[in-house]
This record gives sequence, C-alpha cells and structure tokens, in this order.
Amino acid sequence: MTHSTSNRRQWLKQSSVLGLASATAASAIAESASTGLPPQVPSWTTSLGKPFLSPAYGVPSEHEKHVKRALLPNPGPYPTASRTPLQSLHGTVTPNGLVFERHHAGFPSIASQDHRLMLHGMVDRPLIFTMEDIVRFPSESKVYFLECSGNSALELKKPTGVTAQDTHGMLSCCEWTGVRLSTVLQEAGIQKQATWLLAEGADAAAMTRSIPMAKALDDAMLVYAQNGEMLRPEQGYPLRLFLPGFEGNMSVKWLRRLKLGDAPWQSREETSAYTDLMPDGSALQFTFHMDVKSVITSPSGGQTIQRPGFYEIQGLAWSGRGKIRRVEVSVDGGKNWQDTALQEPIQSKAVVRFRFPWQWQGQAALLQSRATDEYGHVQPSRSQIIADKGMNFYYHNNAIQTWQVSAQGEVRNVHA
Ligand SMILES: Nc1nc2c(c(=O)[nH]1)N[C@H]1C(S)=C(S)[C@@H](COP(=O)(O)O)O[C@H]1N2
Ligand SMILES: [Mo]
Repeated sequence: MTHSTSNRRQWLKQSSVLGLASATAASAIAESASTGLPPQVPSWTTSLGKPFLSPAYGVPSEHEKHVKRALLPNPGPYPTASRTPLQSLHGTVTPNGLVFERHHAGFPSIASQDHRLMLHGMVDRPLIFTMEDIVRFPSESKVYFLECSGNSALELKKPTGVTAQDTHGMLSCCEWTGVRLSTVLQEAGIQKQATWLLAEGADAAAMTRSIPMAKALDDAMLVYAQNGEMLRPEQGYPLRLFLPGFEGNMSVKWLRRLKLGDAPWQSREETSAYTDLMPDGSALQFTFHMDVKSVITSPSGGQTIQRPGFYEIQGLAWSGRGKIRRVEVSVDGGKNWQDTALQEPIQSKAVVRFRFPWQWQGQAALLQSRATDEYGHVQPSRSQIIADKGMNFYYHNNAIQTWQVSAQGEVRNVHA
C-alpha cells in the first residue's frame, strides 16, 4: 500500500499549497454525520443506478445544465449568433452540443441522400457529387479552431459582454473529418486560368464567398464529420467547406456549389459585410486570416474568487496563421508580463490552453493574456489596434482582453 500512502502524502502537500489544510478531517466528518455525504455511505451507493440507454444518445450530467450556448445579454430582437461557454470548458476541444452557431437565415434540415455538390466553371469536366461520392474520396481528420470574424467586435468601443462566453464565445475548436478540397478539384481538372473559387451554401442565405485558389489547393477541406460524428445540422450537415485559420464566414455550410473563375465575385459577404472601414475612408477587403488572439477563461468575467490562496490562471490562445509559440500573462494591467505553460500538443491553427500559477491575496488585479504566434505576430492591446485601424471597423478585433479582479474577488470586463 506504499502507493496509496505516497498519493495521500502528495494530496496533503497539494492541499497545503491550496491553503486548504485548515479544513480538518474532524470538521468534514462532523458535517458528514448530519448531511449523509461521504465519508458516510451516500444514497447513490446503496440503491441501483439508472439502466443502460437512458438516454440511448448520451447527454451531459444533469448537474451541468448551466453549461450551454447563449446569446449575448440583451441581444435585441434579432440575435445573430449563439456563443460557446468558453469559461466552462476544459482542454481544447469544443463538444458538439456547445459549438457556437452563426447563420444568416436559420439552419436547414437536409437529408444526406438529397444533398448535391456541383463543381463547375473553369474545370475540364463539370461534375455533380452525391454525399456517397464525397465520402469515397481519401479522407483526413484535423483539429482546427473556427472563429467568426465578428467575435469580440462589440468589445472595441466599450466593454459589453459580462462573461468570456459573451466576449469571445464565437470560437470553437473541433476535430474535423473530410476530404481535401484539392483532391475533389483535381477530379474535375483545374484549368490554368482559374485563380479564384466561389463557394455557395444551400441555406436560404445562399452564403457566397470567393476564395483564392492558393488556399483551395493548400489545407482547405470538404468536411462531413466533427468530433467523431457526422456534422451537426447547425454546423452544415451534410457537407461544409472548411478553411483552416480563415474567418469563419468563409467556411460555407450546407455547401452546394463550387465554381472556378479568374476573379473574385464581389458577393455581398465580401463587400457590404466582412470588410473593415479605415480612418482614411478606405476599407480592408479579403482579410482572410484570423490573427493571433487569446483570452483568460479562469478567472474570467462574471465569476467570483471565493477566498485568497492559489489559483491557476487558464485560458485559450489561437492564430489563423499557424502555431502558438508563446502566451504571457499580466496581473497588473500590462505593466509586467510572465510566460505561461502551454498545453501540448500545440497544433497549427488550433486552440492551445495556457496555464499560469497565481497567488491571490485579496488584492485588486487586472488580468490580461498576450499571445505570440510562430511567425512572431504579437496580439495587440486595444489602444494599439485603435492607433492602427481607428474605431470605425467592426470585424477582426483581436485585442488583449482585460478582466478586473476587485478586492472582494469579483471579476469584471473592463478596458485597461
Ligand atoms: N451557408 C452558410 N454558411 C455559413 C454561414 C451561413 O449563414 N450560411 N455563416 C458563416 C459564419 S458568419 C460563420 S462565423 C460560420 C459559423 O460556423 P458554425 O455555425 O459552425 O459555428 O459559418 C459560416 N458559414
Ligand atoms: Mo461569422
């Protein structure tokens, strides 16, 4: 039993690190006698549990019902997205039922056997694929983040969201399975004048975006599965385009048509929307990459730190250009920075979790995180972004987020 003894010693050591040593075994036993909680034998140990298949498709514990997608507080009469509860997640993968949703005209219910993908334009052989045809191609599975370019947009002018879900929840990270787009394009024969690709969705919004051929032939995928099961209808069942690291809008869901051409189509979603107005009156178009960004999820807005002691500051970092190289944390609003530990594996264009040990002694603090990617791009502060791009733009806000911790331990969204 040396094994359990050493475990126990380790636990005692750990508990003193956490400042819990004062909670004595005696008081726990006294509490147990009146509540029937462990170490008393609790009711769930003395009666039969639920049977198999209740339900046949599993759902989270009934005690985790607060962990759910949500609209922003006061989203107005026309909510445009539901958000992922980042502050309640662990690791890096977003469970399918919590992946944020963004659709411009609701989401359709399309039977797999009724779906078709048309491929035409500057190709040698125009083709129409069934889902059976698509799934027969050699496939691959990759972990990638997806971020709406409108994520955190409302935070530029004033702190708007309460929680990390509100401020950064149009972000997900899944294992996507599908076929390389290049494989399917080669089947049709790409003509050499073709430099752009049009992707169109089968939803009522007929979401339409132009994509450079270089991206189409690089890591773009035609995705049919997500975290080990077929796509959820909200995520584009039965088929979506997936462009790793690019603004979420371009990963067209319910993908019905691809057309090759020699110029962008200037669709609504790349002219009136998804462009950024600059101070000189010009607009940035075809931004494509989601730049390096991070957010602390624990402790984060809306939470309260209950008592002084040890806390592990945790958060998420990602870059649409490649791998995260470094994440620093500041507890004094950006005056001093310290390196955090990055959770392996660090995958390209995927979310990385960072961890930082912190002693909170009841002092007011301003928590920030700052990510750097493998190409040396550093996440900017809000004032740097405003100096650079002004305040008339809406999309692509990757500014450093500040959480203010009060002496009472309340955590609030503020501008530092
Ligand atoms: N066909 C279609 N594709 C679409 C959209 C849409 O409305 N229709 N919304 C886009 C936007 S703006 C984003 S951010 C992502 C969101 O993907 P998700 O709902 O799977 O999180 O899908 C994109 N693809
Ligand atoms: Mo989006």
